Amino acid sequence: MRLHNYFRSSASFRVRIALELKGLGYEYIPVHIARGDHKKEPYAALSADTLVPLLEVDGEKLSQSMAIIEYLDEKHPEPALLPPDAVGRAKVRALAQSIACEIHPLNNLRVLKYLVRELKVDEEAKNTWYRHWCREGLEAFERQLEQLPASTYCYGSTPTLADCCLVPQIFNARRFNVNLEGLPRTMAAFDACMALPAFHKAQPSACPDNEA
Ligand SMILES: N[C@@H](CCC(=O)N[C@@H](CS)C(=O)NCC(=O)O)C(=O)O
Repeated sequence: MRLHNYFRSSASFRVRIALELKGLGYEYIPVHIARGDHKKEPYAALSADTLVPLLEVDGEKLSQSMAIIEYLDEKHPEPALLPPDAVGRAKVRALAQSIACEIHPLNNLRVLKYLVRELKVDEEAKNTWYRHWCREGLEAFERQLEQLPASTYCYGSTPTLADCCLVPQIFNARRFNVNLEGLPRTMAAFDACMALPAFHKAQPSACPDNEA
């Protein structure tokens, strides 16, 4: 398996966590998205949406982190990243999508670049935008967790797809100085994840292309 990704990309980080949790080896192919390498050859010829991550596996090219993680979970069921019951799976997917579909699209690189380059927003306003959507999204995430039974991770006693999404979002939130106070269930799940080696091995500072 070859994972085209970038150390700081949270969508890439999600997939790295899933690979580590499942103990699957992979070739790390860096794509420097901050420099725009995802828009140029050779990556642009490989990736239809010119986004990272992209997983090459069994002659296929898989895009979209959530689709990749669900593929890995189906092909390598242990340890499971989705609960065995339909309601549980719906709840975990809802948590994961709260981050991947509600927070992340408003705050990813191309949106922030558009704010600055096309709309002429200054650095401080860009950061205010980031912090606003991230905080609002994490508060909604916390309210979802509050409706669930007490648990070590986002859902239950083992990490799931929801944790694969949460941890990279918290890393990014910290990079942009988002206020993370008053999110007890969210931050407890984050801390529980970060006590596991798989999350450590997947984190940006452990990546070969890390720039510190
Ligand atoms: N929904 C996609 C998001 C992919 C995405 O936006 N990736 C970012 C990095 S986290 C990217 O490639 N950004 C390049 C850009 O915005 O130009 C997924 O989950 O894989």
